[in-house]
Amino acid sequence: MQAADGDGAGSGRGTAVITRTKTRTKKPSLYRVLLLNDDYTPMEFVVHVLERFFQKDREAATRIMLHVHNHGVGECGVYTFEVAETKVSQVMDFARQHQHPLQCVMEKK
Ligand code: TYC
Repeated sequence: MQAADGDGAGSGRGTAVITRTKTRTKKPSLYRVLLLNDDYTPMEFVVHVLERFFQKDREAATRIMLHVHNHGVGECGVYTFEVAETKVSQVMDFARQHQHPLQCVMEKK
């Protein structure tokens, strides 16, 4: 094939170009999903959010909820961008439906 032999069309020398075949991969950026404390959202609601949207068992959910309650902010999980965005939306929608002021945000790691 003269177009692919890499030494000019029709030279007839039959040399070849070896092109890069190794795929270059990039690791996706990761984002922390955080819950923020407030004075009104019931503790039990926050525990339920952590169980429902972040797959925490009751013990882990309670530990994270108390950390947020005591320190103002706490990590629920670390995800790729679109997953983190979805978690934030789900939590904010759920809190809103129940008329709680709970805030959920994401930050790049
Ligand atoms: N501070 C709330 C209360 O005393 C409980 C709470 C915990 C609210 C964590 C929000 O992200 C939160 N009822």
